[in-house]
Amino acid sequence: MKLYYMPAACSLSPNIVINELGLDIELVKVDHRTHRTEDGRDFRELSPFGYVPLLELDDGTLLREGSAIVQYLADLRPQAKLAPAHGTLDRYRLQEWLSFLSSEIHKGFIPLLYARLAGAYGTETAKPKLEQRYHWLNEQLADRDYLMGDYSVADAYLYSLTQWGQAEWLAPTYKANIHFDGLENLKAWYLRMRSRPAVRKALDAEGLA
Ligand SMILES: N[C@@H](CCC(=O)N[C@@H](CS)C(=O)NCC(=O)O)C(=O)O
Repeated sequence: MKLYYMPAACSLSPNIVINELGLDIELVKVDHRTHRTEDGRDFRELSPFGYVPLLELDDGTLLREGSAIVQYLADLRPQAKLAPAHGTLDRYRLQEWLSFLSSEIHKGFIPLLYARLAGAYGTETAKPKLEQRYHWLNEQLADRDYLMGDYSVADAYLYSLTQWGQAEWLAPTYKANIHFDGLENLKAWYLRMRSRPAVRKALDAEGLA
């Protein structure tokens, strides 16, 4: 299998999951400007909109969308319990988290990452919305170590997004105009995540350590 990724992008989430599970999956880097893979192919022939993550199975089947990919990976090693069993309420709880992260956090970052293009919409509308959601996340993390209580693929997704913000405890990557200082539960969660060997391995593999 192959995971197509761009360094420090949301594809860090499946990369973390791959390392948590010890899966033997080849990483293929994609250039975000040219949309060419490191082995010289046009990535848009694989991914219609040219975005990562993209998982290529051994038989050539392509699986898109980070939320689907992390669940597929977790289900390859159910004993690792990175996703609750199908058919349980907890599985829907995981999907609730993944949908929230995808629509409310991931896409909420976009106007802040492209601040010049977003103009006033970014600062007046998108930023307070994202801040409100991060304050809520901080409250959720008050009484638990991870989003679902137990560690799950949702934490890997949130980690890949949170690294785009700013705080003295965050490694600098994209530097969107949002500050997490004062969100102490979020900080504790982030540092807990960063101490996981699989997270460090994934960061290493993307040249971000
Ligand atoms: N709906 C997709 C969105 C993925 C996405 O936004 N990928 C970004 C990186 S975080 C990307 O590849 N951007 C490059 C581009 O669109 O050209 C998912 O959830 O997997």
